[in-house]
Amino acid sequence: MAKKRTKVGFVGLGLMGAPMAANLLKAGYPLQVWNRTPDKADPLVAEGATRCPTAAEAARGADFVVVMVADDPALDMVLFSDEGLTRGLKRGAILINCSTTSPGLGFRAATALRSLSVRYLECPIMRSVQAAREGKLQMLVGGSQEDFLKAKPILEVLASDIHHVGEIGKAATMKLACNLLVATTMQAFTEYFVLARKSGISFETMMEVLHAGPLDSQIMRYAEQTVVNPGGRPSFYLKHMLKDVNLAMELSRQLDVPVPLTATTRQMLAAAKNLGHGDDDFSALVDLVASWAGVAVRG
Ligand code: NA7
Repeated sequence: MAKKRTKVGFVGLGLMGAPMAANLLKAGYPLQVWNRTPDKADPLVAEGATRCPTAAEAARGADFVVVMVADDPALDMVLFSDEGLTRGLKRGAILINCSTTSPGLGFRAATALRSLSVRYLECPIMRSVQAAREGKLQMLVGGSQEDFLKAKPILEVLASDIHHVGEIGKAATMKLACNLLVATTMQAFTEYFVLARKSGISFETMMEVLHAGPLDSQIMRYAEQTVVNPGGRPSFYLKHMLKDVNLAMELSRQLDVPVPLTATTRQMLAAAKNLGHGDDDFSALVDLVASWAGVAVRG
């Protein structure tokens, strides 16, 4: 692929960030990368990315900077610390935040960046690691139409389904609402699974019924796969799902929206994290409910 002239910075090379950055490199964008744990940049550097000593350096001279970090404190750190992005971003650059973070921090970031003549787009993503590798993420965009159109060629390298949801704050909110649905669906699946299991129904029969009926869905198949293939690499850390549900709870508190299902699921995720499942896939909820019910998930 011929090298493009548009320079891109990338900060946050975790489960999702690393394959996203790799796709930008493959698409021919000169890429400057920074990650808190430097070794995670090694495979990208081997493919031609430039390793930067600080986030500020990763932003230096870049037309676009993509950020894919864990949570609000991480975004705050990579933007505003002494060696953060705001120290390196050039006027006219667009910062693309793909992390799932609070709408409130998005507003604060956009305001601070505006004073540096830098534009801000929030672009939280749906789907998981495999889709990130294939450049087939689903992306929700919050920001101005003008900035969205400018960034579109970059976004299209990362995602196959892109929805411009509205102004800043709307995409972050939409993402939290979606993850609330994903988390509560997973909790419902665990209860279905454990109830049927304890009453002696085989896993195969449970799945046959699920697939043939109106309850079949990608999220059910995701949960099924984690039961069928235990011990695989996590696609979405439970600690991050807990973070998202906490953010959704905070939003519902601000808006006085009752979310009893979400509240219950939050308790389950918090318990699972405290029992050591934070770095497991969030489908570890199945193991937790199974242990409470006194049944083995498999076998
Ligand atoms: P990972 O694999 O946990 O990656 C998180 C990334 O964020 C990783 O690069 C971390 O660096 C980085 N991070 C975390 N805390 C900090 C701080 N304090 N400062 C700088 N960098 C930090 O998450 P995923 O890739 O699965 O998900 C990313 C986002 O998408 C998240 O919002 C999900 O909810 C959805 P590290 O490598 O640990 O040094």
